[in-house]
Amino acid sequence: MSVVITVAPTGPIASKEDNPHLPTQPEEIADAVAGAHAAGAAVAHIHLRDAAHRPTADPAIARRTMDLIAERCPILVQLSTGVGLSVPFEERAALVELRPRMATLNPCTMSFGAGEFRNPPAQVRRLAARMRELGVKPELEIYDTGHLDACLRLRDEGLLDDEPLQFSIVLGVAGGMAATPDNLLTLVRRLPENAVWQVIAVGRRNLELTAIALALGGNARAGLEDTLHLRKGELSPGNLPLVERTVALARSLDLQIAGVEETTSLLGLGT
Ligand code: KMH
Ligand code: ZN
Repeated sequence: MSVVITVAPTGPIASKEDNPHLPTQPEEIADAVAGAHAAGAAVAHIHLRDAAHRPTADPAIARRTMDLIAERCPILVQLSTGVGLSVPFEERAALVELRPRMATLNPCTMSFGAGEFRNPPAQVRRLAARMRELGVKPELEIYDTGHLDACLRLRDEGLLDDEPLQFSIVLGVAGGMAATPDNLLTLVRRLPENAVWQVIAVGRRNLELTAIALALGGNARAGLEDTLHLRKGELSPGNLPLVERTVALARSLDLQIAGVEETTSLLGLGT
């Protein structure tokens, strides 16, 4: 069986003060993505930062980052439309106009740490419809059980093509479900048949929950967006060690690592 590895090199929250190896500028992000691709990642989940390292949905920065990545390697780019808590929804949504192969779709408003992650129903519906029109595959971000129901409603309304539906089960965000094996199992059992999925395990339990998800038949995501550490007290010196660790974990479970071409077909991305 093959598993898709996604690298999430940057995210919206951490800073270079938290981990000096966090890539924030287009060249840094493209270099990190190319290294991850060489190690086995087939998908790059991309957040953008401006010159002051703040989360941004600036289309020029997104375009430049996508171009630099494409120059370096053929990895499949998934833009985050989560972007960052401070960025208005309509700016976030406009990123799909750049037609990345994939983009995230966050279905519900929620508390997110000390902040608020705004995803109002009408705007989520407009974004889902636009992604469908443009052929940008949504990755559905599930931070709580009701978010899955919200996504299934979008599908039932004809706003998602389910060939197959692709989910991230996001555990460990303060405001969403805690990072526990029980919560992971509850969500996995409720996914529709033929769904493809991965766990995004934020923080301390990243490795453990990634291992459980791989054993359950899920895909895997690795990178500094989800954990800054290799183990307690040890910062990861970049994204590469986290990706390499995930690849080794998958191989130790006798899983093959899907390349870009196989991932295109596993995720139903068309040609
Ligand atoms: N940062 C994760 C908690 C997105 O970017 O749209 C979830 C995530 C979703 O990666
Ligand atoms: Zn993200």
